[in-house]
Amino acid sequence: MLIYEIDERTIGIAADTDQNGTYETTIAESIQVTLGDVNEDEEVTVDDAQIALQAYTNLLAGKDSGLNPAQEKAADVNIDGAVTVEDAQAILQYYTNVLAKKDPTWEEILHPEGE
Ligand SMILES: [Ca+2]
Ligand SMILES: [Ca+2]
Ligand SMILES: [Ca+2]
Repeated sequence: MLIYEIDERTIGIAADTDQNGTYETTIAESIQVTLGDVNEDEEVTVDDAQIALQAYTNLLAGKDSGLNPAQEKAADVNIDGAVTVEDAQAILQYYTNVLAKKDPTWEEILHPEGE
């Protein structure tokens, strides 16, 4: 099965249902999320970072993340398909920048200049 991103809100899923090596099923599904807003209160705050970190801790412990699919998508701010401590740190960084009135973008947070 192949999962790919069509745009930031649309995910395509291609499945080789008859296992002959070519994909015949493509499902495009759109999940509306605000990146970083894990608890869906329309703000990116330290709470969201904590929830993402808790989800990661749950996964590490072999438990369910505790997030619904939309929340998982919102928590995966670097869009690598997994909610990890890096996402939690990026959310915290974003919040810190908002507090400093820097009007951050995820691009700046995830790919700072010089790195
Ligand atoms: Ca096939
Ligand atoms: Ca939030
Ligand atoms: Ca991630």
